[in-house]
Amino acid sequence: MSHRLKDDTLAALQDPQHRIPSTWLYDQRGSELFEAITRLPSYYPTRTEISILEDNLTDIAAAVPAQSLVVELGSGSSRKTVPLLHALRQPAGYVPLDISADYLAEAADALRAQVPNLSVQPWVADFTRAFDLPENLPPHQARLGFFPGSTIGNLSAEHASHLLRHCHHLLGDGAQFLLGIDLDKSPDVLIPAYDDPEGVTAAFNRNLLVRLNRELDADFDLNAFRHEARYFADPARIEMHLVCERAVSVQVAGERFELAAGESLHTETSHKYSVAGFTTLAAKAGWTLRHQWRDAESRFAVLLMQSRRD
Ligand code: AVJ
Repeated sequence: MSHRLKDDTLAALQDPQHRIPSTWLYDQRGSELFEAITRLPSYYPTRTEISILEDNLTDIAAAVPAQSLVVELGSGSSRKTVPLLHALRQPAGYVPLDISADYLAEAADALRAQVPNLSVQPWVADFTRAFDLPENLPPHQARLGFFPGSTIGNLSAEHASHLLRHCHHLLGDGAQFLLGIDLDKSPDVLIPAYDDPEGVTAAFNRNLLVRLNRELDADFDLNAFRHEARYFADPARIEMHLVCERAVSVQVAGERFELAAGESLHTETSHKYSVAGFTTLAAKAGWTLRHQWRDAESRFAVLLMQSRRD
């Protein structure tokens, strides 16, 4: 039984907000369901970001120094990373970071097969906390942080700012940071992206209860909870909730909790930014915007930031 999962879940149930950190959504099944989400027609971020990257690879490669070491936060899918590594001028190596050792090993192997002769050094790290880089990095001229997927949007502004500051310190002088952010837009587009007609996002959200039942010996009645995506304008964000449709009594790790009809577990927040707003946040953490690329509808932005000396 994971103590952090147990502590976080009990804390969420005790607190009136019932907020559970979204990292717990991503067990094996959760990661598979997220992968399925990225292929849904209504979930525009992944395909939009991939096409922005593909359309601008030449400009991106020209702006990044030759022999850069690529450090990816979250070791995402090779759909984004492989084209980038192919485009960059003599990348010095690739360091994918991820919290899950299993997922990381798989992702690293897949990448080695697609980009031969590249030094790949997977590194287990939880970037929601302070983390280090491996010690024996291959020789390189500069470092490029890569953080696609708008995953930074899952962090509160305060945590995002800490992470950007920490990356500024880790990546060092002259570093660049290539980062994807989902832009604020009409809830008519945002809500279906997080509440798809196929029900995949609902299954992804509910899978958290399956996990809690299995790993914390809980007895959540899955039928009592409905998936809901809620849009808030200030700060702009989508929240995922699991709403109790009726009063529920649940036992978790030996403790009993009563939830009233209408109460909800808040399982994920996905912040939506403006380029200006994000640039201000990043500037406070030592990063200066050098380039931005967007899709024709300005749904998503890919930013290239340069580290500024303090
Ligand atoms: C991978 C965290 C960026 O917030 O859009 C997708 C996760 N959650 N649908 C996002 C997610 C529900 C996704 N991130």
